[in-house]
Amino acid sequence: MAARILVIGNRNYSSWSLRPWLFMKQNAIAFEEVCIPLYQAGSKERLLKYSPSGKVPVLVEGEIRIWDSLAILEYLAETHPGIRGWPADTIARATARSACAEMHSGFPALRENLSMNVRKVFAPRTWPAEVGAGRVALHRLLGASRTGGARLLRRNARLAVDAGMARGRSGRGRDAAAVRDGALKGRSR
Ligand SMILES: N[C@@H](CCC(=O)N[C@@H](CS)C(=O)NCC(=O)O)C(=O)O
Repeated sequence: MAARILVIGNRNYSSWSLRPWLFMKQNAIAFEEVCIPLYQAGSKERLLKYSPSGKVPVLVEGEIRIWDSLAILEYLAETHPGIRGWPADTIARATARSACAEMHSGFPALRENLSMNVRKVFAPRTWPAEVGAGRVALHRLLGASRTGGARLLRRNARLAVDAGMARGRSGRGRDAAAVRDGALKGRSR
């Protein structure tokens, strides 16, 4: 079988990269990690050697290229029978897909103003109103995936949402600590 390579950006800053990275660690899927520092001279050229979109994460297995974080999670779940991906129940699956899709394409104000930095503990400050609205929406989403939805959403679906929201935690709290410990273990960059 071809080597499985996950190409990512910096784990401290690239929340999209962390999604499949956490999923694969959590599910003990072996992979080789290639880290490409982003937004530097030559970064794009290096990315394009692996990723048709020129973005990370991208999963490489021989000739296969999967260049979107959610597509990578689905591919891995489908190709590893022991791993639970989307919930089997139709309503639970629709709920999980809604949460992941919202995380995938939503929260523009949070992305703009609260880009991920797992290592940094931010001082309190006043944010633009749209950031507050984004945080409310994010808490609603997390509440749905953790409490009422906990019966519906399986652990991996929640993990995908959690990995996607690592940015929103401003380096505080139990989840942020777990992400920080997992993502930065043994790393200084
Ligand atoms: N929807 C994509 C988003 C990927 C993405 O935006 N990746 C950013 C890093 S977090 C990137 O590669 N940026 C580098 C660039 O645009 O040059 C996914 O989920 O994989």
